[in-house]
Amino acid sequence: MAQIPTPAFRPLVHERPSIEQSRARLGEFLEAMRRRRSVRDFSREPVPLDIVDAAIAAAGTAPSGANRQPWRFVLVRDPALKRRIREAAEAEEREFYGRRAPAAWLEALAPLGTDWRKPFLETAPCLVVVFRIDYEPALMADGTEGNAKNYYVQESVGIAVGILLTALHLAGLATLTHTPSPMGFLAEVLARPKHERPFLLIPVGYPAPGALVPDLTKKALDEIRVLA
Ligand code: IYR
Repeated sequence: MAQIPTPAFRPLVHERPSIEQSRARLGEFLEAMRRRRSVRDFSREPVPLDIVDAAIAAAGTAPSGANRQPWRFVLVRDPALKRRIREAAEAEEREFYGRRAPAAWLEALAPLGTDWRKPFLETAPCLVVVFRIDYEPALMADGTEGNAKNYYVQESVGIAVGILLTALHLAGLATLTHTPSPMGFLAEVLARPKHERPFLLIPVGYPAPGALVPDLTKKALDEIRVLA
């Protein structure tokens, strides 16, 4: 039987704001978050590495199943790598838009004005490729090599990405949650070990001057919140 470690606890560090402070902070935060948009038109201006690093570190504070932190954030800035990723993504997307996508899906996408072309994969100065880790090679209790399973990986990585997008937005950077499908080529191009599976491809950069975004609205609070 594996040895079960005893938990270690320490006092929670917590500062409680006044109700007025809570309202003021959240009001500001909500206003800022309302300005977050998925952007497809990026400036080529480089982004400071320390800013993206701080956003990734913030993502790494996310809660995760059994605290396994089942994520990897691969930062791509090399133009040759970005080009390979664009070419592979466009090959998949050509298939998607030209053949694979059912009519109803294409109809749902129409308001976004997207197509198979993904120039932002090269214009954005930085791509953050997020990988999910469903299991990790580990030394078993009996000394053999095996796999340690991670838990609630989709939920955990989804939460981490939410924090990443929020942090980058608060830093004045634009992002896109891009999902070329299938995404297997990302693991190959980036030479990731086989237990890391692509989860999302996130171009990061400053928006191009005059960038346009689709004229979309978000549901009102009373449409998404139910008082039970
Ligand atoms: N992956 C494709 C299609 C696409 C799908 C959804 I759902 C979107 O919200 C947007 C795009 C693409 O990236 O174009």
